[in-house]
Amino acid sequence: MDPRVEQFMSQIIAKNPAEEEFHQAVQEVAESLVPFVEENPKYKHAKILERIAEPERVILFRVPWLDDKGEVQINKGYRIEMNSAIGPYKGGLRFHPTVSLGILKFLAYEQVFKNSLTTLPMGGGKGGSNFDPKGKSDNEVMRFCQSFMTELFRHIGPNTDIPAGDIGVGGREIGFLFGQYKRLRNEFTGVLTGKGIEWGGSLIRPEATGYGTVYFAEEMLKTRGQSLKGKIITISGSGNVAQFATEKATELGARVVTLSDSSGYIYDPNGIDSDKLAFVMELKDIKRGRIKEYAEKYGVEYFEGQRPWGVKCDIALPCATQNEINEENAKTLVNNNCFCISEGANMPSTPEAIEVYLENKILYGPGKAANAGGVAVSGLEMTQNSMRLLWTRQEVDKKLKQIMINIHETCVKYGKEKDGTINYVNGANIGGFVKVADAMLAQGVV
Ligand code: NDP
Ligand code: 2IT
Repeated sequence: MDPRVEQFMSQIIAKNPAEEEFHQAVQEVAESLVPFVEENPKYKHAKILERIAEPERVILFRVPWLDDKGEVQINKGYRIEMNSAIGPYKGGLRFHPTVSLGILKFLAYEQVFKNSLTTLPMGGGKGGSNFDPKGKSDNEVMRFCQSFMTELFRHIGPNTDIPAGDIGVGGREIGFLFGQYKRLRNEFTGVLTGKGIEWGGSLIRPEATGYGTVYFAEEMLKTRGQSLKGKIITISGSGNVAQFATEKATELGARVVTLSDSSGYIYDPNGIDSDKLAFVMELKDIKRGRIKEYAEKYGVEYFEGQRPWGVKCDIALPCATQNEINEENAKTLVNNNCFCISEGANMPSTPEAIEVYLENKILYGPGKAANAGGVAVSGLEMTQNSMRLLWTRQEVDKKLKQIMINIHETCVKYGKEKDGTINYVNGANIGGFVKVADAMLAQGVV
């Protein structure tokens, strides 16, 4: 490791003990930025890198609620307000038993760079709870969301902090959260994104992350004169991002052969067409069942407790969770001639896996660039809310596509190597940093 990065990281680790995912996210950025900051001393003197790694505010609160048996349950609630240099805090809420301060800080940190890359005026934030929606009734989820918002509402607002969905938080949860916010404030405002279309949502927001990840893959492929047509794709996850990545990739002529959940993956060599995808959406979003049921329904193989990275593919789209591709998985992908990875999930590849991609010069789009389409359309939802207008599907999709093309161009601008290949890690990190850093310089030591 570069000794300057090592020194920087030793301070980060000392100040933020036991937050491994946060250290991982900061280190990845530091490897791109420490050399860049050395060449641009104005950022170094103002300690922008150090300041950007310290949240502006962390809110931690109790979320008590009553389950269906009348028993009291207590969860932890969090909101990390990471950086507001270029706009109000913006980022999702995650409800998952693994949620901790370190996980949310890594997500909030990534969000700062990602939101900057979208070109829209959004700062970075993230929040959530260790609440596990699995196996809970709709009423339990509602009571939990109401209790969560009963504290969160005083910290957020359409010009302050605008949460949205993430793992375990979809349309149902956003509805319950919005209802409670409106009741407490007596105000109908765009305080959350991912809202239903009848009550202030934007068309294409549910699709945006998955579509955007595929648009980003398309842009990377173009740099090698390739397209998605006829490509075999493996996807992990079967939630929001995985579903719409499958839809768009299939529409553009690729064949998606895997989906997964935390229990295992299915392998469908014939491809997951629109009828099969409709089954997955109903299974996951309404029945809240397991992906195994796909294998039973369509008579394909199911691999309990495994991830799909051993399946031969041209392109992989990790769309489940952090650190789901390790070094060994990455080597298997490369040995199987996978040459493009576009990350729908946040930080799905370990640092060792990223090394393997970079050494082998495969097309690698890191999450903060490749999955920025979701928050970008959240930004467009905020714009429509402010104007009290609703844009058409075509209009929003066109804007989303253009934003993904622009993000790709930014990565090329800042990530082009001497041999002509593009290091999208450096491109996304430096490209996301510059705007935030310049805004911080202009605003003084705050
Ligand atoms: P969902 O809750 O809709 O789906 C998550 C999927 O990932 C499920 O299939 C889930 O399986 C699986 N999963 C979750 N945790 C694990 C785990 N620890 N191990 C294996 N599988 C797991 O979430 P999203 O689709 O919204 O989010 C997926 C990823 O995309 C996350 O990394 C998120 O941060 C990122 N992302 C999401 C955006 C959005 O707009 N929603 C925007 C940008 C990034 P199971 O049902 O078994 O839990
Ligand atoms: O990680 C992410 O970018 C999200 N979960 C979406 C955030 C948002 O505000 O739409």
